[in-house]
This record gives sequence, structure tokens and C-alpha cells, in this order.
Amino acid sequence: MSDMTIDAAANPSQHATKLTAKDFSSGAHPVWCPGCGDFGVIAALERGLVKHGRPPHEVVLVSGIGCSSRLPAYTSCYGFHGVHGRALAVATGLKLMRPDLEVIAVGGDGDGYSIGGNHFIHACRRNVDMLYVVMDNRVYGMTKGQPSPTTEPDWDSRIAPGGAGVRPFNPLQLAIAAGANFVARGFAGDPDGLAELIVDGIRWPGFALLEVLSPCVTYRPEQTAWKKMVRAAAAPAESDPLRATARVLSDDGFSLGVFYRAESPPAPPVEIAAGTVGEVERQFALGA
Ligand SMILES: Cc1ncc(C[n+]2csc(CCOP(=O)(O)OP(=O)(O)O)c2C)c(N)n1
Ligand code: SF4
Repeated sequence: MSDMTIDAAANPSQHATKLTAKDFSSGAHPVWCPGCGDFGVIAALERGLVKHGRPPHEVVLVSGIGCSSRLPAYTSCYGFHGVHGRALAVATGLKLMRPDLEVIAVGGDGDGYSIGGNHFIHACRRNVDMLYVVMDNRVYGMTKGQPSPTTEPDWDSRIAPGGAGVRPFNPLQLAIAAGANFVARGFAGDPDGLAELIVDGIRWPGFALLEVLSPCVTYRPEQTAWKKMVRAAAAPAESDPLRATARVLSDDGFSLGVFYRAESPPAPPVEIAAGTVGEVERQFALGA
């Protein structure tokens, strides 16, 4: 096992009292459609955070806009539900300034790979030490079913009759090419397996992409068949980017597990001289 793996028992911020999944819930009922995969993702996230052992006030969930991006409001962690496509701009900045916090970005394939695609590439390139959970349903759910960068080109819909005709990209391949340290895939219908991947991604140093197959039962009801299509990945994670890319590209998109673990050094925290933040605040104060 790599010496970069962090052992659970060795986690210095392990919480003294026993945490439960309820400690991570805000108590608000999600407005998601009944059967939406995102319910499974939040269940997995709560279980994963219990296992990780850091209390809610040490965890920050950052999102953009979309059905999936509503997730932070349903937890008791600190949250930032920001602007469409800008979750990673906020999350990476926060992590670099506050490395003591557990920063996790969450959102959809539209948010992260369309309007937020540039930030995705550069968060991987900088290899910021954080987890990015993308609830991929291959559609824009919130805005009523437009195709996204992971939608099949021939997916026929009222909004894109005959399909958008544009080839999807493979986010796992892109993350490896751009410099992420950890690349994995989970399934919303397997909250226990997903919780394990969440803990793994949080603890692995550097940028961790966790693609979660999370069905949109309203605009892509055929995705309910995913539960019969997913399976555990046949081989353990690769550490060589070429071999990992070959595995990702030869896969049909339904293998679950960790595909890639690299040990490139994560981006170092930003050192700010004492007083600098206050000076910047004064410059931007309204009426100054
Ligand atoms: C700047 C901007 N452009 C467009 C929108 C409209 N918009 C809101 S959510 C969304 C797409 C959401 O899709 P995805 O991220 O895949 O999340 P899902 O709803 O499927 O979970 C779009 C285009 C917006 N809110 N802001
Ligand atoms: S529209 Fe789709 S993604 Fe949005 S809540 Fe409903 S099922 Fe989930």
C-alpha cells in the first residue's frame, strides 16, 4: 500500500464523540423528484463523512447550480451554493486558503463539464487536495432536459430531436490527462460502496474526481436500468496514467471502483502575510 494513504485510525482530527449520519443532515427534505439518484448520493455522503470522522463544522460542501447542486443545503456542514459552473473556483480557493477544512465540491455534469469545464481542467492541473463528486445523469435536469457533455449523441428528446449529434467526452480520461491524482466511479444505487469511494477520495492526497452514475428518473427514465448494468471494476487502480487511460477507455462506463491513483504533489496552501486579507477587504469596501 502506498505511503500516501492515510489510515483512519491515524486521522488526527478524528471526532471524540461518535458521529452518526443524522449529525450531517440539515433536516430539510430534498425537493428532488421521488426516485432521483441524488437521494442515494446524499445518503452515501453522510455515511462516508461518519466514517471519515471529521465533524460537520470542519467540512465545507461547495456547489454550483442544478438539482444535484442543491445538496449542500440538505446537510449540516458549511455550504456554498453559488453560481452555475463555478463550484471549483470557490472550492479550490477555499482549500488553498484554509487547508485545515475538508473541502468537497458537488454538482452535476452540466455544471461541472459544460459551463464549469475550464475550472474542472485547472483544478485537476493544480491537483488541489479535495474531492469533487459529480452526479452524472447525462442531462441538465433542473432546466428540463438539455443534453450535456456526457450525453450520448443520438439521445432523442423533445429539446434535441434526433439527438444533439455531438460526441461526449470521458471525464475520467480528461481528469487523468489534466493531472488529477485520483479518479473513480460510483453508483447512486449503491450507497455503501459509494460511501467507501467518498472516504477513499477524501483521504487520497491531491484532486480526486468521483463520477457518480446518478439517474434522472424524470428526463432520462431509461437510466433506471443502470442498476442492472453496473458491476465492480475487474482490476485494481492503476498508478500509470497511460494504463489508467487505457482502462477507462476500454470500459463501457459501468464499472465501479477506483481507476487511477497517482502520487504527484498536491498544490501547496497559499501563504498570506498577516494583515493582507484585511487590506484587501478595505480596498473593496463599499463607499471607501
Ligand atoms: C450562468 C447560468 N447559465 C445557465 C443557467 C441555467 N441552468 C441552471 S442549472 C443548469 C444545468 C444543470 O444541469 P446539471 O449540472 O447536469 O445538474 P442536474 O440538474 O442534472 O443535477 C442550467 C443550464 C444558470 N443558472 N446560470
Ligand atoms: S429532474 Fe432529474 S435530476 Fe432533477 S430532481 Fe428530478 S430526477 Fe433528479
